[in-house]
Amino acid sequence: MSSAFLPLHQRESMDLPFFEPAHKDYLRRVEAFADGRDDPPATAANVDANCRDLVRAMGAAGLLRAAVPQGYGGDAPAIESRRLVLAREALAYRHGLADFAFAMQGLGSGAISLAGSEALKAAILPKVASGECIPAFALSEKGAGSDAAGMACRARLEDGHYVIDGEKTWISNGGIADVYTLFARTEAAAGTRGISAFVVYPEDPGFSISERIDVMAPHPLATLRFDGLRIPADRLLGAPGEGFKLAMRTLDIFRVSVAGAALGFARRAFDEALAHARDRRLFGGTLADLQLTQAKLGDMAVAIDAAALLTYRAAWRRDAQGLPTTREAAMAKLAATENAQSVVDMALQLFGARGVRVGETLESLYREIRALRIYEGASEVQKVIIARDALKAAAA
Ligand code: COS
Repeated sequence: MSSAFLPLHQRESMDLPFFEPAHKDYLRRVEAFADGRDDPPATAANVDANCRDLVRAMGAAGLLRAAVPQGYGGDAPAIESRRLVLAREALAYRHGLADFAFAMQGLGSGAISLAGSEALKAAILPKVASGECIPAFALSEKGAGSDAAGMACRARLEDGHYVIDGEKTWISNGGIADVYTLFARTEAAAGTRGISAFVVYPEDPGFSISERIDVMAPHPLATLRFDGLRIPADRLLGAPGEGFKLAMRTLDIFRVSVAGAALGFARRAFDEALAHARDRRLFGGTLADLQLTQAKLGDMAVAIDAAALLTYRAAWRRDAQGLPTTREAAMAKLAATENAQSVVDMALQLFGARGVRVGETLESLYREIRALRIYEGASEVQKVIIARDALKAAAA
């Protein structure tokens, strides 16, 4: 889906010191890809096929190399946060489902990049980069969302195999994924230290999809069931008991890209609102002549720039300084998703009734943005992470 607005790679935000020339070039390629797509609006009926098609096409265009490290199909020594942020910003601006499909290639395989054996990395990651393999991240359960360590899904070691029983839900790419990174409890009483991570394939005996879940902005989502699912012990990721930390480290990398997506949705809403305010005539002038409109536009511009600076800062700190970014990523995700929700809402209000009409860009942005304040750690979880970090620093 193309856009009539100034491409993001030509905007002054790309001149900020957070970016290098290669980032602008990557962003330009992502925008060219999205402009060349003419996909129908996502529906529950077409979303699986559309997603597979988007992943194959993004892989063929080389865009998914940003989702894995060098040596395994990637184009940078480690996964670069700035590429993830910029890709998601550009894709969300034009194509919500493409943003989702891109994001999942990284999140779904992130734990394998971080802690997989050479054999697992070599078998899976190059295919993730080429778009031949769709991965998924299976952490949440009905009783363990924000409290990720409250999981009940269990894995027990038996004759050189792990035997897994339980359920995972809200799993993006559930049903279309070729590989799942699965987190399960290996020690009942050990809290966060009793969780381990595994690679699971849908062909593994005992794996099933027990429910498909439809959501307001359609994308592949499902509940997974494991009934005595038996996998070789070498499908373990990292050491036994390190799964919770691995999940948190994975989320640290990808949460900042959620902020990038929120920024893309917000920028699109703002551009649509500006164009509409200049065109729409009322009370003998334009909507833009009204100071009430100008107040909204001012609020939107500040909300977007504040989110952008927090997002780019978190990405740059991890890439260029090699520093931990748990707090910065949480701040970026919190601010960018909350700000984007209010920017999209303000833009929709400026459109009036047209804003809620099915098929309008604002109507779609309104549906797309909502889940970002929930997934990969709800806003409330981000606040807890930020506060704990500040308290820890104060105590030291
Ligand atoms: N990187 C590395 N290690 C981390 C970490 C991080 N970002 N965050 C926590 N840890 C470590 C801690 O240092 C602690 O280690 P020790 O056992 O050695 O002390 C351990 O993990 C447990 O951490 P903590 O006590 O903070 O765990 P909690 O159970 O209190 O959980 C929250 C903390 C709420 C932050 C966590 O459960 C969370 O992020 N929940 C949201 C999950 C989520 O995003 N779900 C969406 C799934 S994807 S759609």
